[in-house]
Amino acid sequence: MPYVKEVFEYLKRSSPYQKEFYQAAEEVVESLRPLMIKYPKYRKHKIIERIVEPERQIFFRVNWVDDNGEIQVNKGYRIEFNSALGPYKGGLRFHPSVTAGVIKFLGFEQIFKNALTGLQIGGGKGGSDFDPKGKSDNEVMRFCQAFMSELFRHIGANTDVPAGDIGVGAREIGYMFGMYKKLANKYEGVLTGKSLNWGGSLARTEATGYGTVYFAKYMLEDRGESLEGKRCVVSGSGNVAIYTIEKLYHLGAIPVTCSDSNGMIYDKEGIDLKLLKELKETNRQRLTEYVKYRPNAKYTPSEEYPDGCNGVYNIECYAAFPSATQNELNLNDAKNLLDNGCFCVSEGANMPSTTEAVDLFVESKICYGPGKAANAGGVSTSQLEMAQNASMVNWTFEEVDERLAQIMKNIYVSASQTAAEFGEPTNLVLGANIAGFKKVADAMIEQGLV
Ligand code: NDP
Ligand code: 2IT
Repeated sequence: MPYVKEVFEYLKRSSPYQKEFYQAAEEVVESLRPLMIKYPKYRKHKIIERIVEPERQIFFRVNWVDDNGEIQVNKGYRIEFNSALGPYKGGLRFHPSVTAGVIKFLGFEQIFKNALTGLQIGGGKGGSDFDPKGKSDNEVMRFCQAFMSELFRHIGANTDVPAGDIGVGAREIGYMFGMYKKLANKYEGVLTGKSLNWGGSLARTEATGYGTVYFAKYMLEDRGESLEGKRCVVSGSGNVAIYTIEKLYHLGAIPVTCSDSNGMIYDKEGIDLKLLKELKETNRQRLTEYVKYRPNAKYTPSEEYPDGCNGVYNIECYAAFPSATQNELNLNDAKNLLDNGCFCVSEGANMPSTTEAVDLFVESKICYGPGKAANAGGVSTSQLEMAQNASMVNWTFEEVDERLAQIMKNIYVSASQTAAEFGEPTNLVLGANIAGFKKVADAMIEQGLV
């Protein structure tokens, strides 16, 4: 497909310095080769050229005043990537590493992830280079209000529905919702991940982590395997990591690690979940605190990780759940995992594995669940929150959790059947990319050139 090369050359020229976006886009487009050969209509309708270009990108300035009375300026982004299947849907990330390229890769992944869920949601993503770490509640509130004072005019319950991601949890969603309500003069389901008292859905907090473990369970069941009694490694210690650990315990597995950007915990007997929640969710503390309460656990600062490796993936395990950030797992880490007998990788984070690591996982034919399939439980449950908001009905935890498990099963079946149809039954990268793309592409063709 030499024309794909041309599309990429154009993309790199017209959108320079967006390496994460090229990485995500190249993976998807590479997977599409057999599909493009089988169905020439996608080329005729220039779907690849159209799908890599966001429908709309909103870049804005966010001014706010810190606790010392000093003016601070941050960048704000919302990329409304594709609305073929429904209103733009996807999280907001507040982290100093956020750039246009990072938001664009996340928005691009979101298109296919959302398509795979089978729900009526398009793809979008946003965020800011604002760092909530170390800020007071008042500073976070002022920032969120300033951020929403521009964003509110671009979003709406049937237009674009943001949610959380790194650095954006229930606190930030609350402050942003309050400001949206005031400016738009509308009480509507414009954000998901809301607090349970005023429009949130039960099980949304748990959904991404739980979903990633359900996905691993379904991959393993298909091979006659299970997580019961198995040692697992988890990276990160935020929302996704915590509820991955919780669901692993429900299924009788033993999660032995977690991490943050400064270091990792290895707790041989299993991570103390209650302690982790208290440190992270309640007190917003660092992981260095963990070993004060669990003297048998080991804390390793990231400077002491073996050369070129992430310490988490050096620990012997049966299954790995990368749940921190993009490109946290490189080729060395993938080799370490496989050498140590790891048989399952289910990605809670978005694009946590580098291209080389993904290739090795696929080649080795282990159970490998790429992020856009394995972590789709979060956005799926966000859509369940939207459905509850629209119908003014609240479902029980069990009802939402059952739907979540069923959606994860459907995603697994869709990705694995598509992979089999194209002759590579264990290649869920191929299966997820083709299945997601086909849904969006067909809708784009049917809706005409808009
Ligand atoms: P949180 O902010 O709750 O937690 C993020 C965790 O990852 C923290 O432990 C953080 O450590 C760590 N982390 C972040 N950046 C880095 C970095 N550069 N290097 C090392 N560690 C880092 O975010 P979430 O748990 O919500 O998100 C985690 C991942 O899951 C992200 O990739 C996100 O896109 C993805 N995801 C989230 C969904 C959701 O519903 N929340 C849905 C689907 C995917 P520290 O405290 O030191 O920053
Ligand atoms: O990456 C993701 O899917 C999310 N951060 C969740 C998006 C959402 O709309 O719930």
